[in-house]
Amino acid sequence: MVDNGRLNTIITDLVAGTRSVIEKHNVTFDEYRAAIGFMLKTAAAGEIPLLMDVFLNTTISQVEGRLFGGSTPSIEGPYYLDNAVAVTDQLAIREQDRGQQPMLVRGQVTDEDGRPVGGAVIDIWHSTPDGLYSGIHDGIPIEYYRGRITAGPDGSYAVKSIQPVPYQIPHDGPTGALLGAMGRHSWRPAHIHYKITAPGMHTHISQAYFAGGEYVEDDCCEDVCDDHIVPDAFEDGVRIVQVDFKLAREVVRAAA
Ligand code: MBD
Ligand code: FE
Repeated sequence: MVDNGRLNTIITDLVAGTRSVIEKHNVTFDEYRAAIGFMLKTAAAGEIPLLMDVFLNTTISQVEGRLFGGSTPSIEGPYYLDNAVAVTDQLAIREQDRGQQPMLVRGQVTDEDGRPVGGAVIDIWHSTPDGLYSGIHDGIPIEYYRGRITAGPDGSYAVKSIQPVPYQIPHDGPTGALLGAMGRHSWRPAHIHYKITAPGMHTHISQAYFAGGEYVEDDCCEDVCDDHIVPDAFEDGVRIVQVDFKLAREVVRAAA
């Protein structure tokens, strides 16, 4: 259902906010035309999702967290795929990445009262050590570093992979050029993406970051929050990433 009242309210406020920035900084017609040129280039390069992720998605996640409850959500990023392969205990690792730090990603999925959500589906994906995502970049087959795990009856899940490294978002296009012109870099801390679905529950999207890692304090997407930083833990030389998720029940709530 289209809610024209809400659309009108939001766009009117968006325009008013933008106008006040223009007034505050005396934005000129040359700058206005440059902005239009930038938007055209960004669209032509297919970078609208990336641009939005860098500047705005984190705020959307924070709003979602307030509206729906459950564990603190985080941004999905541009590289989720809905056709990842089912895995039981191990994401596929490329031959050339065998020497990387082994990692075990594990935890439990519950509802907000701590009752296990058995059978929850946990999509996990992360980049290669050279900063690429399977199914997206360089023809890397979709099964590498990406998989769909089904939680056990007690809501627990566990899957092995290798520890990801800091990741530079695509930086040779308009988004990277804008960050560079602003004096900012285009790096993200090493991260793991999660998307968790279960019947009757609100879909939960999150990321995990490594305590003390490079760019944890300086993510170009400004997404890191304390709830998503996992401590430095090892078992028998394996990096442990232990994350429990609380899913909110799927209910339709009025937008606040
Ligand atoms: C990524 O891998 C990512 O996680 C985000 C948020 C933006 C660009 C690339
Ligand atoms: Fe990512």
